[in-house]
Amino acid sequence: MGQALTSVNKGKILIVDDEAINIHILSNTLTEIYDIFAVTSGKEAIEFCLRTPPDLVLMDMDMPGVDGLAACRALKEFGETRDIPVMFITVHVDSSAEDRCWDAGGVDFLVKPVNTNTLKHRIKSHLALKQVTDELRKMAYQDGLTQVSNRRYFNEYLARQSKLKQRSGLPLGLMMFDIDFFKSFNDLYGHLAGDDCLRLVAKALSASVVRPGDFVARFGGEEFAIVLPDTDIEGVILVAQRVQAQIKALALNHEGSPFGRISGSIGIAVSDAKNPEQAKLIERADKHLYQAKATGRNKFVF
Ligand code: GH3
Ligand code: MG
Ligand code: MG
Ligand code: MG
Repeated sequence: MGQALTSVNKGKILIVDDEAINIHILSNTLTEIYDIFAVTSGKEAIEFCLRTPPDLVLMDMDMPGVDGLAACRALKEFGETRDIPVMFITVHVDSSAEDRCWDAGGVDFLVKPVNTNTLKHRIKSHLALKQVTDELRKMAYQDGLTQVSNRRYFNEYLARQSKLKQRSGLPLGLMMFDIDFFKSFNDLYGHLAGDDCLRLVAKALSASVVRPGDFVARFGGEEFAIVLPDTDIEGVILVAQRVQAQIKALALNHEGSPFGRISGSIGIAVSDAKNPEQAKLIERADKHLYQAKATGRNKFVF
């Protein structure tokens, strides 16, 4: 398991090595500058990174069980860990070993015993690069107004989840949420108030989902999407009820609405063994959203 060796809060570095002496040497060198954690196997490294992603991994190559190359390849497979830079530190000096490290997705390769000055400079440079990458990724995937994910990320997330669920046969829930009479809200209270409303609605939606894989995105305009992995129709309905309660609790006046306050309509679709057509998921949720609108709004249809 990960073990904090110090708590200086700069970058967070995970050392992966099966030999205690190597961990000791590296952590002694870096402990003044960084938050150092250490594990002794590839398997633990993957678990650690999925749970609490570090900013950089210093990876040994040879370890019993899941070795450094396999661990690195696994990290590059998961969206959550893909961007963590992996620097290999190994006793292998031959170029075929080096090739395999780069091919596995490593960003750097150092031979033991490492020159600690070189190590420090390379780490600094990788961490700076990582920071820029993180900021760019955030900009590329986040909606600037509401801070929830944007449509681009929604598309990627849904595609990834669809593939996983098709393999596992577990259900995948999708909810489309659209604010009722939002055009008249803007007309009555102004676009800035409209923007504030969108931010509050996004927050209310985020507060309605609780599981780690649950996911809220702004689909466009005043429409949001919620993806609920491993959730059957009963579960999605429960979340829809929670969404309605959260939106109601906002208690935002809307004189232009027959409900007197901001409300939303919801279309629900679930893909499961009975209804496996993943491609139609958005289409079906959209159709149900349309039905919710057409039959009075402020309700959900599934
Ligand atoms: P319905 O109940 O049928 O959903 O009606 P509606 O008025 O909500 O739907 P409509 O599609 O006619 O209008 C959507 C409005 O959302 C129009 C647009 O001005 C507003 N809108 C979209 N994006 C933004 C935004 O970023 N900020 C603000 N303030 N308004 C936005
Ligand atoms: Mg080793
Ligand atoms: Mg609307
Ligand atoms: Mg709309």
